[in-house]
Amino acid sequence: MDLVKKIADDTRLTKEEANRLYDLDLDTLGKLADEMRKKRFGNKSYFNINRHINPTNICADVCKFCAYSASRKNPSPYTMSHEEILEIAKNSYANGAKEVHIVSAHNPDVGLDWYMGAFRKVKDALPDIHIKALTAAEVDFLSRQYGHDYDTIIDMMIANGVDSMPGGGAEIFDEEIREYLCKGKVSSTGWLEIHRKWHERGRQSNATMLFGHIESKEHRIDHMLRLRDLQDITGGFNAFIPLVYQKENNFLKVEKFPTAIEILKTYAIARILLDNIPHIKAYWATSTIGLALIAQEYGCDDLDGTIEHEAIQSAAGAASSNGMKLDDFVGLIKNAGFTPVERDSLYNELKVW
Ligand code: V47
Repeated sequence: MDLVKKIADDTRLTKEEANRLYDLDLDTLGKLADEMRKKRFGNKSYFNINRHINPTNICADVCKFCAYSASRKNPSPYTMSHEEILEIAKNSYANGAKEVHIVSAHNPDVGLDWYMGAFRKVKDALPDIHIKALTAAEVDFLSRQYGHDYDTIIDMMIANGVDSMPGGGAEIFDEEIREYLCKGKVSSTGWLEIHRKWHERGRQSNATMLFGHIESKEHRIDHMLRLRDLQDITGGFNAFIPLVYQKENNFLKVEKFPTAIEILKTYAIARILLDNIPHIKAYWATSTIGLALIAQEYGCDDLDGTIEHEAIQSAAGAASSNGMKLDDFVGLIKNAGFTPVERDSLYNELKVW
């Protein structure tokens, strides 16, 4: 059957068909993805009022794309105390944040209790705030560093108040590219296994893909299909987030960056291919807010949130270090012709703005 007709008929694509998607022009992909998005969400565009907290940048691993971890390129190591983390969470909560998104580097010096204790401290003081914390890469690091299996670390997360897992650390699943990008970090099968175990406990999570560096289009398709396969089994992924690679202050040499057309095509392909993951997020910190707004017409139904402060992508050049003012954010979504819907971390609708 013709590829376009098959997509329009909501028929699942095979790997071979998926590998032909980038050959379609942007207009065709955009119309197909927009139709799918509209069928599920109409004119709604989701966001949340959230705060990113990155409590330490001291890292045992060396990912070539990372500008955040303390290294030769970023010689300013820091580690927050639990009191500092709580203070940030309290301020954000007072300003309307419903979620703290807590992601750190892999700090070998602070101990497992520092990681888990931070969640407990926030949860005890602010039981209503949703804690989205620990990427699968951090879970794997803690497991290896402290000699516990994944199940034990995951059960500790739950016992200490973590509500959902963010999608970080997925990068690109292809083993050869991964070995070059971030040797020593969680393997692709490890990343998928951790999310599977998390989902098996009735919990939800997100999935990312870091693209626009040395990977090929086939690697992106392979990445999305591995997620689609796991989602068929667990159903636990809420959102897929293609992260556009930021190039400053790191050790990765990249010759050719994706154009806006290719970024939009990637969002549209994600919507088309991931028929079982409800939300496709244009994370404005890496796409720029301008492109994220346009991405709403190319399959994306979620723009993440106000962020308030962000250290990982901004270290590599993104304009996200101070987040976005709520009024500006909502105004931009409205001006683009969409209905801003504030959601909680699990996509329950809280308020139509
Ligand atoms: O895994 C690191 C990425 C991720 C760079 O789950 C970079 O809702 C671009 O996962 N250029 C962490 N990206 C952030 C993350 C995330 C963000 C927003 C929402 C959610 C969610 C998750 O940041 C890492 C890595 O892939 N990253 N360096 C860089 N130079």
